[in-house]
Amino acid sequence: MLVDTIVAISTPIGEGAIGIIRMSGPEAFHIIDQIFVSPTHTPLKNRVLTYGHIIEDHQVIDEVMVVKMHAPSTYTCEDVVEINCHGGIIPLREILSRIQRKGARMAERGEFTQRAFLNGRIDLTQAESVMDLISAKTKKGFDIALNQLEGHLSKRVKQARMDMMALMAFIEVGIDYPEEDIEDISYEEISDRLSQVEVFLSGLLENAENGRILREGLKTAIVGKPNVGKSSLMNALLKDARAIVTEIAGTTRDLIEEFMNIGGIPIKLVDTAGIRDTEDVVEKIGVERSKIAFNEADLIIFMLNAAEALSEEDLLIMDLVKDKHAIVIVNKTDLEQKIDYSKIEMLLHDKRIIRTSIERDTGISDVEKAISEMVLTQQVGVSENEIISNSRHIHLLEAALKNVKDAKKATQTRLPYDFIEVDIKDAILNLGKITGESVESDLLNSIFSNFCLGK
Ligand SMILES: Nc1nc2c(ncn2[C@@H]2O[C@H](COP(=O)(O)OP(=O)(O)OP(=O)(O)O)[C@@H](O)[C@H]2O)c(=O)[nH]1
Ligand SMILES: [Mg+2]
Repeated sequence: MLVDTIVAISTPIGEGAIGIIRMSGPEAFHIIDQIFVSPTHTPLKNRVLTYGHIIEDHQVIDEVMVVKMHAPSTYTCEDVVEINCHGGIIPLREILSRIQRKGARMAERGEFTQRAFLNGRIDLTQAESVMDLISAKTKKGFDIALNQLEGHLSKRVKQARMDMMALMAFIEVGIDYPEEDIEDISYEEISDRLSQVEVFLSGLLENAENGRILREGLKTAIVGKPNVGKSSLMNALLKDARAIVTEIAGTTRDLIEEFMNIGGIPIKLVDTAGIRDTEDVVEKIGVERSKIAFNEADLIIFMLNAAEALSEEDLLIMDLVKDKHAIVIVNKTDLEQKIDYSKIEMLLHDKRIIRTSIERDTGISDVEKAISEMVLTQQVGVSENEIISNSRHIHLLEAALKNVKDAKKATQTRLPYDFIEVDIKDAILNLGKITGESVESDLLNSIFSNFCLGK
């Protein structure tokens, strides 16, 4: 395959002290030699940063530091050149177009990482973790991505795949040489081996939900009837007057979403319109959206007003909250108390109840603590290097697990070996898709197109 030379600006666009242009491919060294001159005319050495100028028609375009790195010990496994120039958009564009005129092509999104994958330096889970590292929202999410970049997940998935391949080989012997005197693998033995893989895969998946939360944020919806102080809580948690607060019931009409970080856990906080029966067209749509947010949330913060007796509306929402992960907040404790606490405790007996006065700034830190505890207590015994956060991986692991279960079912009903083999083959295929050992080029393109330019 003929490989071309690609180039891109690898630093974010904007004004910075330096900007970096990266070039990779067989022509990279040839191109830089044509456009770069050091004052002492020393040639570029492998992995040595060299000062000089990018020139065109004997004119200096920019003052730069250049490094060249010989294949294969580079990010892409190809010859790579990096140019550190001034950070403004003008020098970067000028140098970029100069390089393009010398024959390099603009890189596609993620193409440097794609080459690292195609050249066998990293597998697919590692390539994907590069993107996760760049976009990690918290330290924990970053740690998981880093772990994945080091290949921990791949190792485990590869192990499961090898086990399945070994099993397949055993079964094939039985199918291909039935007359030979090789001892057949028994249904029991097949079933045993499948069980081992089943346990292994379920174990990996068990932590997947935590991984998703650490990566995408715990979806937390603040719900309650109008005017209890939902938007006030949103603002207090964000420490910012993000949502409009008024004494008029029905102030919030649309969902308001913001990211925040509580104890290293990314939280996607959603303020909703107060849930009630209403004739107002706009508010009605808002209430519908609140219900959708309610259903999609990982965690519900259910708010009540301490200064009012429990109403029909409160009881209706309470009924929905019962079966969800939820924290109950009784707000406005600074006012005269009319709410019946024992009734709340009875109806929501397994829920944490926190009393707050957002007006007086009391109880807010208890809310934060309760949120992080909800996440962390679900994580007991989870070792972080096994957390799977990528939804593509989760999906494929689930598919492989189903294949293994189907194969097991087939052994239990004593179906012919061919039938069992079909499921095992599918499991091998699905596991291979995680690491990129069996993968279609469409999928590759779609994965790498999510990258930023220059990576
Ligand atoms: N006394 C007292 N008033 C509060 C407290 N928290 C909020 N309020 C007031 O209650 C009113 C309603 O607050 P919001 O935060 O807009 O209530 P909401 O639940 O978002 O209301 P909707 O958006 O209409 O559903 C405002 O006037 C707030 O200032 C509190 O702890 N004590
Ligand atoms: Mg509101």
